[in-house]
Amino acid sequence: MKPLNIGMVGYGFMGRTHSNGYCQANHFFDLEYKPVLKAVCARNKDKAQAFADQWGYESIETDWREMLKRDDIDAIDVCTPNNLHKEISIAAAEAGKMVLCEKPIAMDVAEGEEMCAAVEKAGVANMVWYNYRRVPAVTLAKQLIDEGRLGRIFHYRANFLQDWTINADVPQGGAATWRLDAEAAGSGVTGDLLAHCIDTAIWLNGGITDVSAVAETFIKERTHAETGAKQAVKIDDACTFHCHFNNGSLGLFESTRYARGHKALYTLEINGEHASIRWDLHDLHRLEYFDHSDDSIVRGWRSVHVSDGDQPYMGNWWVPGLNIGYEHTFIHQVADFLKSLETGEPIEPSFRTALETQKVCDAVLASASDRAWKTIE
Ligand code: SOE
Repeated sequence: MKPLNIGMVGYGFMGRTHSNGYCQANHFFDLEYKPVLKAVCARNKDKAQAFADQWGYESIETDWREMLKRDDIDAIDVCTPNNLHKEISIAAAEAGKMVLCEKPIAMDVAEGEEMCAAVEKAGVANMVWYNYRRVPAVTLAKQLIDEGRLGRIFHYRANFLQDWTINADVPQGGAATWRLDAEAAGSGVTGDLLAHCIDTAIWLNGGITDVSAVAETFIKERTHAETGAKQAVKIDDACTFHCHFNNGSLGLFESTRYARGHKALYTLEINGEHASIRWDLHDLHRLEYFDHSDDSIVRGWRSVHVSDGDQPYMGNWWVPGLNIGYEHTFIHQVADFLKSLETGEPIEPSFRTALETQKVCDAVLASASDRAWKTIE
């Protein structure tokens, strides 16, 4: 087996999901390459060491620039807050490293363009961690659409609902709550949650041409987690938009962190001429499918439990009927990345593909702020 030496920058929630992916992929997929957890980098030495010990990283760094100088590292995994994606990814590409970057690709399109240029100039493998594409039921949806089973698509609807920021005492900034700090995150739910919905939508239904959005910041002031200072909240707490797709269908998207009772409810529904599809992250193994060509006396919504060996990814797991979960989406993404190194077939979503999602995010935020339709270039 060929080693793929990983250097990870950042060690939060995403650091854990990715590390688990690296540890598990070769247990379940036949692959030529095998990730080796060479180094994890974080500013706090003790925390970096604790993370390294827990996950089996061989060494730690406290300055990511030092990690880029190391010859024993092939790929840099960027798991930092969004405001560091650009600098680290570009420097990594210039150092000849492969780059795997958390979503959204960047703070905005301008940064994303620079990142694409850097990885393309260096000719290094690159991808962005839009993991929900690799939920087997979502991959099956893609297969059904590509087979033409839905026919012409009329509607695409998606929601991503959470409730963890309703309390005004939740701080912003710092390691745990940087997602609420515009300086670190760039935007609120648009970059964090809608970006997932947009990535999946573009993958399943093609490009988005124009958007009209509304956004709201419900809590206007929060305390900074590290300095204790009161600060204005500059992120979007909730954002809703509608849009046109290139294929003529209409899209409707909503995301919020103020939907009491919803923790991470990502749902999507697609209505076509012949069939419809519905999926819900809280029941991620099921693909709801309605096929109008079914015999009318038994026609209705089928609830397909995606666990059969013939269905996407499932042949690599247990036996039909047994579930897998959220963490497996990252294992699948690692496995697909390793496979792409073997075959030479580029991994998706690449930086360039993720830039399309960033364009929609930027247009959504601009539309909400100007109260006007925005066209995506
Ligand atoms: C935010 O709570 C978050 O963790 C996102 O940052 C992830 O991308 C999403 O998958 C789940 O929710």
